[in-house]
Amino acid sequence: MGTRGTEESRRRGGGASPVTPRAPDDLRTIAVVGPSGSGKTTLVEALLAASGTISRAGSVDAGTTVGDHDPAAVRQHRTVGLSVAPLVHDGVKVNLVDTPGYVDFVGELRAGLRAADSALFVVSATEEVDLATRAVWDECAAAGMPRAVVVSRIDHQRADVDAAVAGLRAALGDGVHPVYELTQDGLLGLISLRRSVCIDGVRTLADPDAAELERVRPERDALIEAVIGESEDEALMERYLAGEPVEPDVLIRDLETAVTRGTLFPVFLVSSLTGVGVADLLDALPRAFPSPLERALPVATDPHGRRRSPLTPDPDGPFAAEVIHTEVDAYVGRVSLLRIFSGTLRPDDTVHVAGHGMADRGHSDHDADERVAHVYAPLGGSLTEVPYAIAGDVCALTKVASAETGDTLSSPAEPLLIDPWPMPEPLLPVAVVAKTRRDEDTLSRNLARLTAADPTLRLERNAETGQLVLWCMGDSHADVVLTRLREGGAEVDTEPVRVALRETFAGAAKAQGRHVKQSGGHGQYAVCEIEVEPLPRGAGFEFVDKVVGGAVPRQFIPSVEKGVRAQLESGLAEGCPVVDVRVTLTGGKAHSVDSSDAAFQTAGALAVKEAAARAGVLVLEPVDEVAVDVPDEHLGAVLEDLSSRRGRVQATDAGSQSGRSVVRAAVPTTELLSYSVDLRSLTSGAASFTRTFAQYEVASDGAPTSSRLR
Ligand SMILES: Nc1nc2c(ncn2[C@@H]2O[C@H](COP(=O)(O)OP(=O)(O)O)[C@@H](O)[C@H]2O)c(=O)[nH]1
Ligand SMILES: [Mg+2]
Repeated sequence: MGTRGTEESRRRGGGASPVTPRAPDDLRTIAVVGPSGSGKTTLVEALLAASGTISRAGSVDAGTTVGDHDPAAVRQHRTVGLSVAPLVHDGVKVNLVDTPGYVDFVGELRAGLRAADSALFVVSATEEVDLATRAVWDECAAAGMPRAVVVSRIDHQRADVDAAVAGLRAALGDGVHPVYELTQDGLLGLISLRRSVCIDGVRTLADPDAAELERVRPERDALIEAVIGESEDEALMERYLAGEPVEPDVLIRDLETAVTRGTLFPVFLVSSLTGVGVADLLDALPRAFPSPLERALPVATDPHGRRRSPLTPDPDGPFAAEVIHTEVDAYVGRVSLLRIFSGTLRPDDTVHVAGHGMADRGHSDHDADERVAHVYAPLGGSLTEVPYAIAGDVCALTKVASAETGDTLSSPAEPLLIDPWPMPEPLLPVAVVAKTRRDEDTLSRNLARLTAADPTLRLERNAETGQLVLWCMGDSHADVVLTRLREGGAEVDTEPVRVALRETFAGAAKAQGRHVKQSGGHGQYAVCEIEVEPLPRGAGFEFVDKVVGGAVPRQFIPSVEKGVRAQLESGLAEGCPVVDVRVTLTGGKAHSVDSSDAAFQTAGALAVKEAAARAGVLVLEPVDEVAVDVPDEHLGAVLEDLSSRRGRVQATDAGSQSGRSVVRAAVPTTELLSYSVDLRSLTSGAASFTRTFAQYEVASDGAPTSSRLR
């Protein structure tokens, strides 16, 4: 058995050996999701300890959890990437996929939802349902994820379970039903009708007294009606309404159906600190959550995009898996976490690795067959070899060199391509520079690793500004990105992001370019006359030849054009490319011996400079079309802020949700460099925006700059 990871994880990870299920029905993969700080990573830790997978729960604050094993997570004291930990309970292997709650890492949340068949939505009993919580819920809904809610931290002195449940129901709908009630000394199960008391982390079950039963009756009735409303057994409701008792096992089966259909969101109560509710939640995982057989699988095509028959979660089917996460481990190199959708993966198998359509994020299209040496079960940062992994499971591979997050792994006999899950748009540009040549080498190595792992990052090598720009999701994401770029001691600095400007002519002008040098030796002789006129925005560059009577010999006309173009490309006032002009060659003069291609190029360039000095030059800046989706209470602030950014608001429309608006505005790109961060703080994270380049426009302070001609 090979393991990797720190001494700490090795010590704590040595618990129960992973079971490798033979049937998808013996698997549950559950994403643990929710806002930052709600207790997800601590809950995973508590469940792992309760199931005996680890001997003792670690702590987020001490940086000793299975979930936050990444050094960046330990440093930020929060989860920055997803992490998988399996436990075995009642003969079922449950893969818990811990995800980050912070909005910068929504890419990892989406990957976690892709890997899972259901989600545990964790909210703290001390908090209200805020926008960040709502956003995570909406992400789950968008992915069609069956959900249960965990109200966590119920031991906390500020915890208010009733208020939390009421708030959840108000915000998330009537499908929210508690399955446990808080009692004096523990919980009362509304389905089992048993009291669960946890003392020193040990749970004991007992029967409730009549008063307690009476107290929970309304909640229990509402829950049971919601559950058996989903039952396939039509007679059940009648029997129940007639007062017949319904077996807990029957109720749990129907609860699972309701959860899977997304009509019911059971609420569990948990304190990971005291252990109250942990064993009860653990018992529910194999029973009340859907197996891989109940999930709609993503669409797969062949690598040429041709449709094929849909995937089925069959261990004997063709192999199909997706890379949901990539890490680089100091000891073993690249580690790829896979969700297997179909087939079975075994050591020594050869797999086809394919990734297409993400070239703009630094992932060039790739197809390669690679051999898999070992198949591992991941437990946070440590790996344990397993003999195989089947459809529905999550496993890890090492050293699959071409595998990047979002890639499809399939059988070389039948290569497949699964459409990656929707990736969020990174909107915060960060320009980086390496200090020395050696730092540059390390930087580019780190960069390759980083893009392979993180498809939310967009890489831009801007030819005009010469900058390397990393588009990030926000400040926290940028912090993680920079940490990774500096790995191996690379000195990497950030610098202000530059925006590529353009120039154009302020008006029309005629000019002569004269390059005559005939004193001694081989002479040079070229004279050209040109007219320059400004063209509408976006027209580019036109060259017109109106020479008559051979004033400029035919063979030198392309030379003039070449000289003109070169001068326009290198700029006139600010050194930015000149666009949107027509240059007409109207005449000139040549010498039978001393004229040459080079001489006419020089004359062309001189003519353009002369024309610019006469007409004046305007600086053009890029302007983006921005759409801001904002709650009405922040609309005024957003509009005011846009105008302080020289934005022109074009329309304010009703948003897709009531109480929200969409503002459309044209805003200079220069003013948008930190907009993702600024908008977030302006609206407490309630607004979002998109931007697309629209056109170049005269910079609003852009008076003709002929005085700055060089
Ligand atoms: N009192 C109390 N604190 C908890 C509990 N669970 C987590 N915490 C604390 O809440 C904070 C955030 O927990 P963490 O697991 O990192 O939350 P995550 O961001 O959702 O993963 C940490 O300081 C934990 O120690 C709990 O059940 N009770
Ligand atoms: Mg966490």
